[in-house]
Amino acid sequence: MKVNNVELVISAAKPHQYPADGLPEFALAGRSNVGKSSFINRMIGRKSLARISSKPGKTQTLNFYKIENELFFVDVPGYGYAKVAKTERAAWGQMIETYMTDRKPLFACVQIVDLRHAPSADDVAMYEFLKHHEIPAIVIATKADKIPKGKWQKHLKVVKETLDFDPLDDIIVFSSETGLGKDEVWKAVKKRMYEQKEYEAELRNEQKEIDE
Ligand SMILES: Nc1nc2c(ncn2[C@@H]2O[C@H](COP(=O)(O)OP(=O)(O)OP(=O)(O)O)[C@@H](O)[C@H]2O)c(=O)[nH]1
Ligand SMILES: [Mg+2]
Repeated sequence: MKVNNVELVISAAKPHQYPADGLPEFALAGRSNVGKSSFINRMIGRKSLARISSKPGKTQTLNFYKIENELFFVDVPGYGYAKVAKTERAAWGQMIETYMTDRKPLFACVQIVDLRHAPSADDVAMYEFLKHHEIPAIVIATKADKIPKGKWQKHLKVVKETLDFDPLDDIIVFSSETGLGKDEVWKAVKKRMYEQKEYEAELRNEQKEIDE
């Protein structure tokens, strides 16, 4: 998908600031510095709309990027950055947890991991959290440009095994540097939107049958 129209609608620090238009939201999750903002920039074809950290742990708000009036990518603060004060870390954790579990328009969580390394304990906990709350997950194994192509499959296997990956989820080898995997991610996003529409139509039909 070629994105022509994208805007940062809000950098929200509080839930009441989240957009109210109900468009599908795809939230990024991943370790600080793993490449969440770079992922968004590559997906929308902008070099630097989403801020790339000069310092890890810098994204501290939920940043809602509206794309073609169709959906949002939500850039979320990264986890696992040790230098952030404990109290501050707890507050972010709370904000993210509430957002991920209570947010109606959240269609999926895009979890970013580093293809080069086995997922960290935090990565595993994040994925478990998604599975536990039945939040649809799309896993992105990024920075593929940093290892030779011949090793991608071997690394992907380690990522899957460490996460105890659910084969029903999508997992995509990606590079923000080269654009590898971009079309596949758009496909997964569109598929998820289609599934949700089908599901909602089904619910409406069931309700109609009850009403009649
Ligand atoms: N080679 C390579 N570098 C990448 C890739 N993705 C991100 N980077 C680099 O990794 C660093 C961190 O990227 P960000 O996109 O800022 O990471 P983030 O996850 O948004 O970080 P926080 O906002 O701090 O949580 C930057 O120096 C990026 O240029 C990639 O696919 N390949
Ligand atoms: Mg970022």
